[in-house]
Amino acid sequence: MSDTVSVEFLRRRGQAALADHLSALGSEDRRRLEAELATVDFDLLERLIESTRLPAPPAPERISPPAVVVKGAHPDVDARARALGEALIERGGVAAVMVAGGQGSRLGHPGPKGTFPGTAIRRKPLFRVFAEKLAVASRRRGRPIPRCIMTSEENHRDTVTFFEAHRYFGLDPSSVHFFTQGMLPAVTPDGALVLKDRASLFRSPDGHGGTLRALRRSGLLDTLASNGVEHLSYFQVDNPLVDVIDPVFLGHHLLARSEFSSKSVSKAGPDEKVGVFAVADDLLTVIEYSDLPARLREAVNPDGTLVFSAGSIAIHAIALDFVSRITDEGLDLPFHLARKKLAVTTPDGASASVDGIKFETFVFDALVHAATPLVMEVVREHEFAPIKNATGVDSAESSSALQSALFASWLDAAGCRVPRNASGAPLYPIEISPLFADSADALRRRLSAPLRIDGPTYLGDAE
Ligand code: UD2
Repeated sequence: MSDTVSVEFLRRRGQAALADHLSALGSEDRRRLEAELATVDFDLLERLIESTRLPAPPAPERISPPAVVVKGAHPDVDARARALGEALIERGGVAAVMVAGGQGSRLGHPGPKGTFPGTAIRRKPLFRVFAEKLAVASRRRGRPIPRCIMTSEENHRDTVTFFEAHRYFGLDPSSVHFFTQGMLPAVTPDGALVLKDRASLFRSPDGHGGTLRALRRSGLLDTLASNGVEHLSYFQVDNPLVDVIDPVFLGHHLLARSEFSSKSVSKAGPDEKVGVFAVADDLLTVIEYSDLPARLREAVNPDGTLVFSAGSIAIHAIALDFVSRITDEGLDLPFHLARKKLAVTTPDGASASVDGIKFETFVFDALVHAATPLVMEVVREHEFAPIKNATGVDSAESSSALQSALFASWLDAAGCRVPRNASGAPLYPIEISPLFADSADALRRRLSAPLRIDGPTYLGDAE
């Protein structure tokens, strides 16, 4: 951070065009831009610019698929894990952390992604889905489970307003904590800062890797620790099937004494857009799909299965002590670069589209710093139905179909006959509110007699 960002200072830092612009601004605009520039960490900016000029990091010398614990493979171990996880949750040792600071531009939805209608029938906003799940988890343990929601400068106000307008979806407001991630300036390929408007810089959220630093900076880390929280249950805003507080996963995380554990699913195919877990030069890591060379992406075992098949679904259990430790140590996550067209304002006030570079950090890059990290494979159909795109793969439509299919399987298990088409998909959309039942077992207990399913079916508490 710098408190004197003068025209001279900008010139010295290689930002001559911005210096000229600043000196030509009227006093009000100049004050605004100077105030923003004073919040920019110019040493960090230099490192960002430097990172755009570095060659790609060398490929690891040794890379192999990781060992994976498979949920359900050993019921006795799962039962021990569940007991440990339950005890942790019951003593107030877990907080849910949802990352919702992204821009959701692929979805084309105006407003925070969590306000997107994500369920098959009632079209409940995603924020509500997670709130209902957490309300049930809290009710079951007789105590509110703290809920932390990471926003960005771009959507913080709208997110909080949405929660207020919906009375926190029934959650105890004192258990809901919003915290805001950092922003990083974008640059041109020459390393010049760019403008969003005449008097402000073009900046974008610093990626979900910003979660760790933002937890620390906001003071939330200390608040959670002083309230007895020991571990975070981390998930993304885009997956309505996420189990927000999974005692079995948390228990395996404890059994392994892991500081950072992650869920995986078996990749649907080589081109599925999920990062993969790998052990690279002896360290467990996630290689993002866009960084995975085709030779590794497509490598197959003798039986035809993918070698790197453990896909990340971005659900993690993270020890609070770990977050404290690595943020104390200065936390140096690598920058990932997104080269794209940026809608900027030129110094003379015109709108323009220019080649630019945005920077992000990824939370899973912290894995390499964690002691005894763990990967647990789960059943994709039970826990993963992301909404990322407006149409096609990972859209609201595909997610609704996956949600209906899961709820249909719960109805089957409860003895109901669910009509299906030739490919086995339920004929009608089905939605079960977590408040009604949040598992196949809960549904079986809830239904006194099999239901007749002859049209779109919603099961929920009176609303
Ligand atoms: C992410 C993972 C991918 C896979 C997939 C599973 C990355 C880079 N890739 O892909 O490997 O696990 O999810 O669904 O994570 N977010 C913030 N602040 C930011 C940027 C993102 O809060 O600055 C949140 C965003 O709101 C969303 C989540 O992080 O909840 C995912 O971000 P994304 O859409 O950039 O990642 P995606 O879907 O390409």
